[in-house]
Amino acid sequence: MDARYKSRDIERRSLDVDSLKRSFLEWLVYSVGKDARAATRRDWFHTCALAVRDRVVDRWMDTTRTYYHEDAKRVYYLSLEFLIGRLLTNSLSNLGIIDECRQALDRLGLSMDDVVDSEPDAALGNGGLGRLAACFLDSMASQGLPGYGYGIRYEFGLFEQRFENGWQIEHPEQWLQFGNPWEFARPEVLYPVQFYGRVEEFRDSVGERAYRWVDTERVLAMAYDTPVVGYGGDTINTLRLWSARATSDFNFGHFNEGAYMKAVEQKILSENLSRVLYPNDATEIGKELRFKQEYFFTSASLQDILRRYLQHHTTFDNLPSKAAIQLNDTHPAIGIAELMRLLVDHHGLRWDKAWELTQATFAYTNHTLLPEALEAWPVRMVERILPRHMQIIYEINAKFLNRSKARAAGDNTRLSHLSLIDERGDRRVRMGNLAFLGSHKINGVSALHTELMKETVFADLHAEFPDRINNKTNGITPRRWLKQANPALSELISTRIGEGWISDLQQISALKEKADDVVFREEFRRAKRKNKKRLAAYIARQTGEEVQVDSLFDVQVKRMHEYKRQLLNVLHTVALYNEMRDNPTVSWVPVTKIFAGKAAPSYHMAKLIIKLINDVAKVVNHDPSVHDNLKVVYLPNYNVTAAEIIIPAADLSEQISTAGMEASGTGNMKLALNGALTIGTLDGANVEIREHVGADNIFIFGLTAEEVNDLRANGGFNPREVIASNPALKRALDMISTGAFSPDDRNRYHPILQALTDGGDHFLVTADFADYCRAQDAAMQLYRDPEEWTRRAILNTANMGWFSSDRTVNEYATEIWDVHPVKPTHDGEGFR
Ligand code: GPQ
Repeated sequence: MDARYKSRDIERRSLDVDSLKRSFLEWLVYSVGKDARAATRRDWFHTCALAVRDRVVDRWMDTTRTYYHEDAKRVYYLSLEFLIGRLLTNSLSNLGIIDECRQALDRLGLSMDDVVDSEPDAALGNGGLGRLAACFLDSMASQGLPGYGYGIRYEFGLFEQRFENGWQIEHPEQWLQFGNPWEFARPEVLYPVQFYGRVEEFRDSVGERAYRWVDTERVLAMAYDTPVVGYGGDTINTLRLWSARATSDFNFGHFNEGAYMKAVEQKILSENLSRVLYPNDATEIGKELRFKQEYFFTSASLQDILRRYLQHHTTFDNLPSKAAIQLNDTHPAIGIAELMRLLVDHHGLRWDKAWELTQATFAYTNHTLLPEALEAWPVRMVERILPRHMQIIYEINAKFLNRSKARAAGDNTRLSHLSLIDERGDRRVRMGNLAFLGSHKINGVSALHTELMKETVFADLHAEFPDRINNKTNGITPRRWLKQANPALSELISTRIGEGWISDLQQISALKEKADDVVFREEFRRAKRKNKKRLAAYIARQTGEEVQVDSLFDVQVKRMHEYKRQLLNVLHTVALYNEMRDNPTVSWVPVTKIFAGKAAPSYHMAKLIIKLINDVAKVVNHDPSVHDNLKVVYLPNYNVTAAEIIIPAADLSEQISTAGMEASGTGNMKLALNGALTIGTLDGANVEIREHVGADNIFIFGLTAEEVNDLRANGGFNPREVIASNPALKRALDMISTGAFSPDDRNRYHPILQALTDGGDHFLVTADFADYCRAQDAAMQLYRDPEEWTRRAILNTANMGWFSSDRTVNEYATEIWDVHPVKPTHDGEGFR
């Protein structure tokens, strides 16, 4: 088709209230197909989203066209997870038309809050890793960086969590049930992805040995694009998610009945690739389908990246100066072998040249040191599913080990650590080593984590390549996590220091001097109180529990994991409960313990701890002897939307992981930015948060990573002795183990007691208990002094500017990707 038109021939949508209102009515009638009398809230959400999307599309095309015309270097963020959440407020806010939209809806007699609440929460991720990817998309677009996200369009996102009798029950989350107004299906952007088959060797035209992957099963990857609106609406980037489609072989052909049914079955099976997100967070389950998902989206993304590159280039020499590919953990690490295959087998490059280009293009981010989370796929499985890739991996390994042999000088232990193949037991491919070897930069996500990477998992590779490992401390986007989630505080901030902080969070440091201003403190408290009221209403709706708005809101929200030590928090809760009952005449600081977070469906210990918290809540919340001074709530179905309500209302932020185990944490940053004081260990980014907010404005407790390491190296410690010597701890554990909170099943919590005693207390809950209680007491005492508490809360907000994901992304852009901002031209030039 040779359509001749200029983009200025199209009337661009205006951003004023009248135009929005007109669009709403048009979309409702002509697209949703309803009149205003019949329209449901959901219809109005779709109407509103489609009208907002109209205001994004032309700028989106301008952005894409500018990148194309300038042949700009792009960065491709490959991630198995994007934890986006809702997009309506985000798009409106970044376009700067929230008020206009509210008024337009108002004129139609509609409440914006109701419309916003009708949007499903897009949960294509588990936790921190997926949310970080979403924050990075916002930061790249907001700074005009040519950044693309590539991932999977899961039909089912992270499960919905409900409680039955206090137990977690998983339900399917059907975010696409009523359609997704933000995405554009691209049925013509379709790539074949192959599996199984075998490898044939042959001689190429110049007589060199070459390989062909044949007799494969094919699945098609179809693109769905979602515009990513940058702050100010100037740059609109693209998130491209792949959906699996059966090849047409399944749809046509002449079948007898049996073959026909089988063909349809096959179609369903191949489309299972993009059916569901694996609900494991920082633990590997080693399922074949998971490995196929990883290859599926990585292969499609690389094919798309090379196609885009080849629009402007005839050789691959400039690939690294036009494309940077960031691997979000090892999930897309098979991409190293895939790019080699595409370059060598499809495009006829020599091995050494292809390897040089691959290394220069890829970079890899590591997000955990937990051994159970380091991906290692059985060689036999890789061989069967991706036989050509297995050959390539062997080849990479052989060349590398050969090179290292000279240096290792017969040190076979060292060589076995460097190898891509773990030879212990069934042979496995170490995906971390593959990602390391195939990348020019490898980064950790906090200063401590990066140092530990060098000392532990990657010690030997680091010695070989001392310049490769670098640190990029995580960050969070201030647009979603302060401006949108906390309008009360952000309006207060903007009236005092202007709006510059929204795109340059360092400017928030101007609030420091306001910490001593009694009027500002009063206003800061008022904003916090408003958020606490909002949360109290949410708690009442979700759990039926009434909580005191003026109590200390002590918040631990994150995935359920033993290393994150929700158990330590419950034990303190029980100890506090006992103290309150023992001393009824003391005037206690009222405390509301707020928990939220999902457990992986197969993680029994984590699910048992959820049940324990719910059991403790049932007893404590109904015991008149504590006079409502203590409440415990577990909010169901924690997700981005819930986080946006909970985080702005927190007084105290629980970041209490066993030191050395939390790579960074990002919830810690969101809470501190919203004026919560942190109680935490010196783990992950807590270390840097302390440096920024000041040691006086944070409650640090517990063993350091080094002390944890020493303790474990010296044969551990004796938890029974620790328990015996701490009466409060002993009493709490005795109550739990004798059924004080589970009269219906007195043995219910034996596995927990077991883990803390005979099990050796791997996460050092008992070891850190006493110091944790000391820090908790300090927090409660401080809370009695609202002026001093508020002063420190303000200093937290004011000192968190460095933790903007804009800063993080800028560091990646300059130190790893070498990409630069590109200003889109909105001049209405012709486009085709
Ligand atoms: N993280 Cl490996 C996840 O959320 N999922 C994962 O599979 C892995 C790591 C987290 C990590 O636990 C946090 O400490 C980080 O802050 C976060 O990634 C982002 O880097």
